[in-house]
Amino acid sequence: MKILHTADLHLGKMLNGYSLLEDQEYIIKKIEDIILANNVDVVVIAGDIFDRAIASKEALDLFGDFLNFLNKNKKYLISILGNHDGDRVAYLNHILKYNNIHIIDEPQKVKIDNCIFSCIPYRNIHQFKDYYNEDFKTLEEAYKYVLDDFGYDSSCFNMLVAHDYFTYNMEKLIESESEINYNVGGLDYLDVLMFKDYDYVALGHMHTSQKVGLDNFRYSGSILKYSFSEVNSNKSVVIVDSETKEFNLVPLTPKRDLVDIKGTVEELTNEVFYKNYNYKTDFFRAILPTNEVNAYFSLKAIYPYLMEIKIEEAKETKRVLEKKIAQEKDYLELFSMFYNEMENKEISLEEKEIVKKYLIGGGEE
Ligand SMILES: [Mn+2]
Repeated sequence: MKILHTADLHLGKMLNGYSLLEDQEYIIKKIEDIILANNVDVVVIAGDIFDRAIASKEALDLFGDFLNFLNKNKKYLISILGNHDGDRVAYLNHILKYNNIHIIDEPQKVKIDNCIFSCIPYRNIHQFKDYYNEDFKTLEEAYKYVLDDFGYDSSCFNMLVAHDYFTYNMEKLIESESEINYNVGGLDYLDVLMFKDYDYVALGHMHTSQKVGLDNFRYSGSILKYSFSEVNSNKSVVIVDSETKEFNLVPLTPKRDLVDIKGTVEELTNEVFYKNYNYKTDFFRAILPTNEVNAYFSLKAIYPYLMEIKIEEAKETKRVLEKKIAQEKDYLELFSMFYNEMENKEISLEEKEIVKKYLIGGGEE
């Protein structure tokens, strides 16, 4: 069987106030072409179908059209929920699965012919604890429990599908601004080697296409560039052949690219410079050496989809400022700020005690 691995669709995503819906529609059509041209049997989406827990009508319609396409062409879908997907996305799963559409919100295996898809949708450690009623100490312990529970049939082609931050031997991954790395100080460190028995590991969450240690353990990457930290990361989907156990990357070319341009306003508004770009249609970030009066309006006149202006000197100032803040606050206070930013609420006293005990080691034992 031919299996297409993609992830991080983030349908409905806005970037700097611009809707990317038509770009997403365009790229989904490209993926449909790839599915047909390569005789793909199964599409795997390794989480983050939508950008928000409550997806917009337009985003839902776009996904609905894709499901119709798959159904019409008799393709299978194996899709797990990522950290961005609300659990209501799976609400029709019990009906859809009879049409070979699997939208998976709890750990489970799906067998299609000789292929077993072991799926672990995104969960934090508390959700794993509640679901299995087990007192897992680490996230890795929870994942290992699920793998044991799944078991393993070596007579089949085994694909593992998961959505989280996995590393190999503590090596750092290529990250981008649009992912949230909620692993603090290695607390929830997940090593892909726990999946070593699998023939292919289809991961989602990191937006840059990359292998994790082993060639067949991969993040497919997002379908579009979703932040300016991804300007140099070209997008693709992976096509895996379950017979030969080989795979290849098929590039995705966007309707409108995300591009960095660097120079003074005078340089960037010079025709000799901008005629080399799709300046009327692409999304741009202008990186200026210093702030200039009216930079926004001058640049916007040439580049209608200018999204951001970055001043190089400001970066340094921000770093110095952050360092100053860090020096003045203790770890607990810094963690509380981080928690507040991630969870959008104040840390409770009980949680503070836990942080003190495990992260800082300040507990009185
Ligand atoms: Mn994610």
